[in-house]
Amino acid sequence: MKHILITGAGGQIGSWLVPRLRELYGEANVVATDLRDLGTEVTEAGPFEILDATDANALAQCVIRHRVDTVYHLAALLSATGEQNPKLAWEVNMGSLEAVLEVAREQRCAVFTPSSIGAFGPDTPKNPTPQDTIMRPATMYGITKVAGELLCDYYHARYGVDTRGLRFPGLISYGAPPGGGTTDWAVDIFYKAVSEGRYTCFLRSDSQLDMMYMPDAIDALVGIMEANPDKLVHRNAFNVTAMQLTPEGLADEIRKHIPDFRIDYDVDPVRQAIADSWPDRIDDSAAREEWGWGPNFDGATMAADMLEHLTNTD
Ligand code: VAH
Repeated sequence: MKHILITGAGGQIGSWLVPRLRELYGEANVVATDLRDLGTEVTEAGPFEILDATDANALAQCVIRHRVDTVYHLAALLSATGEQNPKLAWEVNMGSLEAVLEVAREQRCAVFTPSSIGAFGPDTPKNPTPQDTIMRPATMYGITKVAGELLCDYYHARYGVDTRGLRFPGLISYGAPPGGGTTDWAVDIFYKAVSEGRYTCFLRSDSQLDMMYMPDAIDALVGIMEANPDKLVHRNAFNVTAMQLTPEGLADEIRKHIPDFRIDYDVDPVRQAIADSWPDRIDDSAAREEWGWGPNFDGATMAADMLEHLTNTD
């Protein structure tokens, strides 16, 4: 049975991934870690430790103590936050990944590291964006994602560390909110539609980006780490997507459930420039062919499920 450690367990992905992995592999076999205490729901449901993922010694002790053989490394600063403090973004994103890979090399752990469509830049073909293509991102976040992909592939080729990754699109979920991303509008719009019936979007109405509903992202996170390594031509990292959304298009979808919902726009030039440098639609055929990736939710079913959960909170 796997023994798993998750860094950044309190984030948007981690808050979904911890309970799913505990269901799959046993609560005692999944150690949730984060810089801050996550409260009883996580800490009482299984092992939890306060951990700075850039501290290789503390990470190594945690891995040894819990006999960890697989690390899901989620701790990172996202794109918009990264542009506010590029130096910190580099230090956190690369410092933590370096620590995780060195501990994984010494302790023989497999490692999952998320990449992103943010790893692509303005010179990358936008529609479709191939699996293997130009990657010259215009953000520090994107630079850490490309450098991270290269470092993960290096640790696999040089030291045999089982490293795997996914280039996630914008992720949409309820529960723990996203923190400082350019795609956060696709989550915020649902909360504001339910609470206020209207939303002011920080991107232009026609800004198309790849998106995915969190249940599909969690399936992908489990699927890639369960995949037969002999079938993997790529490792770090696979393009994966589920839908392409624009703010106006998602507003139309929400109006099917909340007819009076209104959207208006107050464009943030920083996040608009980031979004404009990213793909319109990525090609995820390599993930589909090499390990059977495929989403279950599209824009319509995702919107219906999000609104059902946000309006049925007791
Ligand atoms: C961000 N949510 O906006 C992240 C993600 C594709 C976007 O990488 O930075």
